[in-house]
This record gives sequence, structure tokens and C-alpha cells, in this order.
Amino acid sequence: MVSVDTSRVASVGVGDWCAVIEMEGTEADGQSFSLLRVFDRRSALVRQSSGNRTEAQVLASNMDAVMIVVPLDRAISPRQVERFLVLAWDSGAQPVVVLTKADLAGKEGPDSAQAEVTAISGDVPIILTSVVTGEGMPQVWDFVTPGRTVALLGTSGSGKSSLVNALSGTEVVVTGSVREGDNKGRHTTTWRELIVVPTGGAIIDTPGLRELGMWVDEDGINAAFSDVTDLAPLCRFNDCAHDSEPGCAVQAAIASGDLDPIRLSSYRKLLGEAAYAARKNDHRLAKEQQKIWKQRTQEGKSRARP
Ligand SMILES: Nc1nc2c(ncn2[C@@H]2O[C@H](COP(=O)(O)OP(=O)(O)OP(=O)(O)O)[C@@H](O)[C@H]2O)c(=O)[nH]1
Ligand SMILES: [Mg+2]
Ligand SMILES: [Zn+2]
Repeated sequence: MVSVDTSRVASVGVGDWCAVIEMEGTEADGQSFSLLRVFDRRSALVRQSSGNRTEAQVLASNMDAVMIVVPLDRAISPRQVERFLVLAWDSGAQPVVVLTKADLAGKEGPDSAQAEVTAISGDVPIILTSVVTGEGMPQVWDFVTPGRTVALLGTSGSGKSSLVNALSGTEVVVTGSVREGDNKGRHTTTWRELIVVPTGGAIIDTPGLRELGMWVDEDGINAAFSDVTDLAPLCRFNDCAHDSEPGCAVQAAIASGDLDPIRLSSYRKLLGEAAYAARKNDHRLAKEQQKIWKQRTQEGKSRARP
């Protein structure tokens, strides 16, 4: 038995690098450690906690890549994949999309799924896999080379734990069946776990996420929507809102069919959500906003005066 006393640090999560000290003679049947320090994270997957909406929850940290696991046994939800991509970009690690269950996708399925995902993921690598046929597994291995850590992100039943087992060559984590009818998972994995796989790397398996509160700053969203943000510098006005301003490159791309208008509305929606979360959770920011609104109201009033 190994026991760890975490009372000295504020928070510690899967993937964190820590300094520990071995305690003597405290555990009769094993080793006992006291956690002294959690080192700064070089990347972190953070979401708004679902239970307590005012708290950020670190799902995994210090990973090199985040694999967004998208199953092909059900329809793809582009808006959900977009959210996963924002979270992955925001983490500071490299995003990768892994399409799973290629064996269940039928003949045309993989190609159309790849096209659908590419439309929202841009240059992010996409790997088509099946743990049944072994397809795509070498490409997954390439991301889990010695010393590298990969975190898996996706809905329940998407095949995250199955990937871990396929990489390990044995059943190291439990997998579950999906419900008939909607192919949804049953939340088989209930905790986050780091598993060292035979390739020498490590994988962080996570429970399927039901909802994804945005706890990200604008940078993560801008990176995930580079198809929109790359166009902004081409707009005639620096502060273009991409509505009906003359010379708007974003609206021009929509008119020519180069940009799906849904991408612009998703981008705005997520920015709005992130700003809302920040306002709600960051008191200092809230105060600043109040000041700005007050100032604006006063300006409005003075402008209204004759
Ligand atoms: N046919 C087929 N089934 C797969 C594949 N990958 C996973 N599955 C099945 O999909 C179901 C769900 O897989 P899991 O690996 O438990 O999914 P998960 O993402 O870990 O789910 P949670 O732990 O609930 O978040 C299981 O019945 C797996 O056997 C695949 O490549 N092909
Ligand atoms: Mg699982
Ligand atoms: Zn514009």
C-alpha cells in the first residue's frame, strides 16, 4: 500500500509533477509519502466543473497531446467536437482527432466523417482507427513515444478506454458496452487515470464528459477557429465585428462559400460563453466590467444631453 498525504498542497491532479517526501514508520503495511509541492503545469485540460459551476476542474495536466476521441458508430456532432477542440487548444498541448470504430462505419462512413471533421478541425491531424481491425493504431502509437503523455477526451462510449487497452496489449482499464438505440455510453470510466503503456509513453484516460462548460480564455477559442480568425486581419477595419461592415473578409468568405456561416456563429457563441464564465467567476474582471458599463452609461447620458 502507498498512501499520500496531500494536505500541504492546494490541488493535485492526474499528470501533475510533484515533490514528495517519504515518511517513516507511518504505514505498517507499506510506504507513506507526504506531498510537498506540485510543480507548474506546462499544459492542462481545464473545464468548468459540472457539479459546482464556479470551480475550474483540471482533467489532466502536463500532456504533450490531447486526443479528441470521436466514434463512428453514431452521427458526429460538429458543435460538440468544436468544444472539445477549444478545450484541447486551450490546454497548450497538441490537439489530435482520433476517429474510432472505423469497422462499424460502413463503406462511405470514414471518408465522410473525415471530411466533416476536417471542416472544423483545420490542420489538426486526424487518425482513423479501429481496435477490432487494428487500423490506425501505429499512428496512435506515434504520439505515445517514450517520455510523452497523451490525454484522451471524448463522450462516454466513444472508445477511449478501448484505445488504452489496445495500446497496452491487455485489459488494463475496464470498457463498457453502449446502449442499443442511441449508441451512447454508460460512463464506464469513473475516474481519471494515468497509464504507462509498453511504447514507453503514458496515456491519461478520462470519464466521458456529459457537458462542457467553457473555462477558457480567448486564445484557445481563437486557435480552434483559425479559419475565422485568419480572415480578420484582412477586414478593412481593425475592429470589424464581421456583421455588415464594408470590406469584411469574413462575410466575403461566407458569401463565396469558403466559410460555413455556422462556424462564425459557433465562434461567437463560445466567445460569449467564455466571457460569461470569466465574468461570473472572476470578481476583479466583474468589477472592471461594471466600471466600463457605468462609464458607458454616463457617456450615453452626457451624449444625450443637448
Ligand atoms: N466495433 C468496435 N467497437 C469498439 C471500438 N472501440 C470501442 N468499442 C466498443 O465501444 C464500447 C465503449 O468503449 P469504451 O472504451 O468503454 O468507451 P469509453 O470512451 O472509455 O467510455 P466511458 O468510459 O464511459 O467514457 C465498448 O463496448 C467497446 O468494445 C472499435 O474500434 N470497434
Ligand atoms: Mg472509459
Ligand atoms: Zn470582418
